[in-house]
Amino acid sequence: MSAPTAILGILNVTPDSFSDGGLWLDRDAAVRHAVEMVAQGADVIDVGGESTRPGAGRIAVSEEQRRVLPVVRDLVARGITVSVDTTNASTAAAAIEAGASIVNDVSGGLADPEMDDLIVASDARFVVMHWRGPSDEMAGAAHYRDVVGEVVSHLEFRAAELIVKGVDPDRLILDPGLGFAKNGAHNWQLLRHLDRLVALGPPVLVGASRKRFIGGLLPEGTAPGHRDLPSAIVAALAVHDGVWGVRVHDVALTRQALDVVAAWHGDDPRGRDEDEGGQA
Ligand code: PMM
Repeated sequence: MSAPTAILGILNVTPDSFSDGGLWLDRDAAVRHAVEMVAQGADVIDVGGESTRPGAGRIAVSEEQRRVLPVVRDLVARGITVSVDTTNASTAAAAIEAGASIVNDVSGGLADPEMDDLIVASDARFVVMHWRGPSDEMAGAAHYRDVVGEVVSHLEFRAAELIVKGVDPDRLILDPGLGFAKNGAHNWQLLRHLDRLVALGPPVLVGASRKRFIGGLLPEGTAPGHRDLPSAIVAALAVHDGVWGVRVHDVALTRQALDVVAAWHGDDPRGRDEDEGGQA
């Protein structure tokens, strides 16, 4: 048996996320979409209220919370495991209060000086993503001598810092931050060397879904919403290489791809070994 993996279904309650902006701004539509993703095999719903697409500006924290908190409450009431995608400690605190059990911070705690203390004081899990600055500045920060070494040592350092401050290591999840101050070549190098991140110990989360470097494999002009097949294949390869979780838009396709990986490793993903040896 290989270790269980997690699918985080993306729920962007934003008007401007790069592939699904505006689709789930309405609270009922957002909840319906989340329930559908859970039915398709999502283990966690990752709710975000602020777009992190390259170049995006910041929004008021009050607006972020207005978008996110009612949806978090509705999902928790339905028994769904919720992660909140935020760099603001006050939004994270309010989401935890509303029942979220994971804080997914694309800055890994660096954007808000209050975040580390909040995580120390809570019992939420914490996604520490590799980050080099806010979305409107990150394109200029995509310079590395050794992208894999620099990302791995950054995450190792941040994890150690959080553990020294009092965070139980079991609560940490590491994420290389694909597309955040990284160009296509950087992203593929990080994917090619996921084993180095996995070797650090904590579970690793990868978010490749629909990102621009995936689009680079497809005919020019293919819309982000049509990047789901290569995204699911990347998710499968990442899980094959030992990552714990993938953050995705198309849960159904990803579930199928991860079921192939489970079968490849000798697990029976659906608990039904019905194959009687035929071809049809
Ligand atoms: N990518 C986006 C947003 N949040 N969180 C984590 N942990 N990892 C990611 O790679 C990540 C993230 C941007 O993508 P989106 O606009 O499709 O949500």
